[in-house]
Amino acid sequence: MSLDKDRLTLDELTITRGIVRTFMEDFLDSIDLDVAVVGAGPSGLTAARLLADEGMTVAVFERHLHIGGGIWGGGMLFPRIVVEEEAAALMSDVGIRLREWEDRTVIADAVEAATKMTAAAIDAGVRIFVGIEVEDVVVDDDNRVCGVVINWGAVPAAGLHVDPLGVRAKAVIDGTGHPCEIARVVLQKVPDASLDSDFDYVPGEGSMNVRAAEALLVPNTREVYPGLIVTGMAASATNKSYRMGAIFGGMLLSGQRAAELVAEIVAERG
Ligand code: 48F
Repeated sequence: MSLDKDRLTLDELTITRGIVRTFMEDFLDSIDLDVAVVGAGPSGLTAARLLADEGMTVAVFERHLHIGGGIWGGGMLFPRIVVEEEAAALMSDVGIRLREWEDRTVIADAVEAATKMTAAAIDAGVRIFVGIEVEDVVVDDDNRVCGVVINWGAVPAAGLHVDPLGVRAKAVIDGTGHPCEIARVVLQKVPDASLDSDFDYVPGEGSMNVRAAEALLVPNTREVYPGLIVTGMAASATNKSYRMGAIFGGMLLSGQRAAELVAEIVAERG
């Protein structure tokens, strides 16, 4: 079969213009946000979706080309995740099918969980930017966090020296997982940052204790510095809590708590 060349008006510039122009339009619509979420793991995606549901402008910046963070690998590459019943609605709400399991838990397929959480966030209006990493925060004259500093994820990977760009946001969510990268930056760079009282050590979570780690996740989800909220493993790490492995209920409930806190902050600070 050959293509009908007379009907084919497509040329290379159609593709180039289409990609560059539509990306730039969406990008320019996302430089002055209500909320910037760093990291597209389960906690960040949940927080982003719930905030977009409230009508806020939300963008997620994810360093990698894939979204879902640690969901994909399940436990030791077995692609299943375990979720406590209390958090099951946050999955079934986005169409993830759940199997009942022991000790008031349910099991989900990791691929289904990652894709449906992502799709639901997009459907709620969240803009997800992949291949973009957050390397710093923007601060106002009172040193409150009021945005993020972004660059292509490929830039540091290639060892290039390229200046970043700044994005404004009324609140920033650190959903970067175990390394709690944004909280670390603030601790290291922002004058007088102690990240809310007792936080003067190098962050990083302790060894595994599933029950304690899960129980502490929601209380550890908090505004650690004005304008900066930690969620998921970043909340665990900044509070030097425990690791928990492939159980995800706490991640989802932490994302929900982060969304509640951010909604209060945005309402209060306008
Ligand atoms: O690690 P991750 O899935 O974070 P989470 O939401 O969930 C943790 C669980 O997946 C799992 C667990 C369950 O019990 O322990 O680990 O806390 O996702 C974090 C995402 O953030 C991206 C990273 O690539 C990953 O997709 N990320 C990390 N640092 C940056 C970043 C950064 N500086 N800029 C952009 N993205």
